This record gives sequence, structure tokens and C-alpha cells, in this order.
Amino acid sequence: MTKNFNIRFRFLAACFVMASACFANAQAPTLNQTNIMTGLESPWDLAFLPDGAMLFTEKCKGLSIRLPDGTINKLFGGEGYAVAAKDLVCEGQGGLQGVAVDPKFASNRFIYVYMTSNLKKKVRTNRVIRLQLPTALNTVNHRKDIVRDIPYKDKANAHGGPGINNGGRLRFGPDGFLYVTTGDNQNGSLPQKSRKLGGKVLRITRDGSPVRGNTARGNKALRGADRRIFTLGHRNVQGIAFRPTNGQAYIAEHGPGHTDEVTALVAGGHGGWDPQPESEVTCEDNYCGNGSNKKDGTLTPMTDAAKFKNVMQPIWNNGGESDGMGPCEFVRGDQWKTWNGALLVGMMATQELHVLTLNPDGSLKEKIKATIPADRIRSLVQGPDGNLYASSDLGTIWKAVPQ
Ligand SMILES: [Ca+2]
Repeated sequence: MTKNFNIRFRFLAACFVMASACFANAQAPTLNQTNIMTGLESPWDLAFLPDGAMLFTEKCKGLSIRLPDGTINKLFGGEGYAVAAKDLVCEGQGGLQGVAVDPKFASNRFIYVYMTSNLKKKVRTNRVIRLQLPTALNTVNHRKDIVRDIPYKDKANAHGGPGINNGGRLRFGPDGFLYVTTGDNQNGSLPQKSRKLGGKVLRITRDGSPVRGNTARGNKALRGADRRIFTLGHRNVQGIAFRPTNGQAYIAEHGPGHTDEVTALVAGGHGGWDPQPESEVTCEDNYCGNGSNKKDGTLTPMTDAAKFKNVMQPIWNNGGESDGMGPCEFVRGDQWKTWNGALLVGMMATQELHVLTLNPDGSLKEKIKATIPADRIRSLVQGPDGNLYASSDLGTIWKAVPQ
């Protein structure tokens, strides 16, 4: 009893002396937001080198780098870029999208982009392209296309034009492997096709090879699958991030006018999206993603637990609404106060930033909306300085400092 009292007394005394250590972090931060770049054309993604230089993509133009002194070097893209990306296709949601920096950049100087390409003669595809960035940071060398066969919606159908539902995020996990998110191309059968890369999350090495353990043993849906596939049954994954405490991958997946989802991934897991018509159902161009794939006329579910056993249930969805979910990012560090370790999710349609705090078991604890000006957020990255960076459809890249 006396011992416990002493411990409590010492704790309270310490709090009194260092009030900030005990109480200041028990509140949410406010975000002090400033534009660091404006006037960009559809900035899609960004990534930092260890020294703070920032790579960014503009969807129809190319890949550039902003040096810490503010200098911009155009590296890889169309006219005016150091190296021509002659095969760049910019159409619909396709173009130059995700960018990532190799975790071993200091020794190999590799960076990666996700790009729609017309190099394949008959049908255009999305590619993951590896480039090497010299120390001068003014060009790129040694292009190597490490994935060439991510399906692209090449032609319009009854549901929309080319380039729709194109995925496009690239992120390295703490396991050292590159995760690639893809979309269903408004093609009904693609998310279930285990030898096609659309409607999937891929996990590959820096050479584009499959990672051992991608296709979990016993998952019938992935028997004989392309071994680069980590998970299947997705609609259009545009956000992926890894929980700081345990490295767990979470995705943000854009719903079809309903049910945006945040889902924790497991190797070989099924996301439960199956937009092809079930028996006795017809849908235009065999795609029911914007309507019903079922005889009873209910909307095609983003996670069909009745059809797929052991489906990955989302930790959160927004039910009957779609906020136009885009990117996601975990933030870490005491400066984030009660958001330390939370998942931030950017919403395009509703122009909001949502904050999902998690329980120790990875389930949702609480979801709130951050106070920021309305903005269609395309990319979210915590920079090496601990602050949050975002690109937006307003043509800006902004920084938010938590206070
Ligand atoms: Ca799902």
C-alpha cells in the first residue's frame, strides 16, 4: 500500500514538474498547413529521399524532383524532361502515377514509378519502372521495366472511358518488398482472374520477382496463380500503408458510389469484390460493378462474405456512401499527439482528411475528420521531418505541421 502510494505520488510529482509529458499528448493536434508547390498539373504521388529531396509525379507530364533548396529538376517524362518517357499514356485515370524510393537507396539509388505505357503493341498496359537516380539528381539512368503486364482499360465500355479504375500506388513495406495496387478496369472477371494482375495487390522484389509466401497455402482461389499476387478481389486500391507498430499492411479502396473500405491485408487474402454477373443476371459488358451482380437486385458488395470464405473484412467502411477514398498514410511520432500511429485517409469526392485511430489488435478505435480546407487529396506521405505532405487536384503539394 505504502509502496503503491509512493509510486503514485512520484508519478504525480513528476507530472507537476513536466506537465507536457503527462497531459499535452492527450489531445489531437491541429494542422498548420502551407503550400510548398502550386500550379502543378495533376500531381499524383510523392516520395522522399533520405536527405529531404522530394520526388513527385504529374500524371500527364512526368517525374520531377524538388531539392531541399527549392530547385526543380525534371527527370523522366515528356517534353523538357531529362529522359524521354516516349511510351507514357495519359488518359482517364492512367498516366504517371505512383512513385517510391528503394529502402536501400543509399547504396543502389533505385526509384520506381507506376506508368501507363503503349510499348506493348496490341494493348496498352501499366508498368512498374525502375530507374537509377545519380548523385547529381538531374536525370535518371538504366530504365528497367520490372512489371509490364498490369491490365489497363484500353477502350471505353458501357460504364466509362479508357483508363478507369487503374490503381497505381507503389509503396515499400517494412519487409523490404514493393507493394503495387491495381484496379479492376471495369472488367467483371478481372478481380477473380488469378493469372491477371488487375484488381489485386502485388508484392514483388526490386527486380519484379514474386515474393515467397505471397500465395498462402490452402487458398484455393490462388492455386496456380501468378505468384506476384499478394491479395485479390479488389475494385480500385489507391492507398496502401504499413502500421508502425507491427508492419501490418492496410489498404484504402475506392467504392462504387458506396462502401469505401479500409482493409488489413493477409497474404493470399480475398477482398471479396466480384463485379461479374451471377447466374440469371445480365449486366452491360458483363460488368456489374456499378449496379447489382445478384438476382435479388442488391448492389454488388465490396466484400461478398457470403460468396467468399475467409474474406478479408474491412476494419471500416462508410456503408451507403462513397467519399471517393484515395490515398492513406500512417503518421508516427509524439508531435502527432493522439494521432500518433493513426491511419490518415484522403477523400476526393467529399474533399476531406479522415483520421482512423486503431486498437492494439488493429481494429478501428475511432474515426474523426481533420480540420483542413476542402481539398481532393491524391497522395499522403509522412516526410523525413515527421510532417505530413499531400498532393492535391488543386495542383498543389502542401505540408501540414502538427501543433
Ligand atoms: Ca473488400
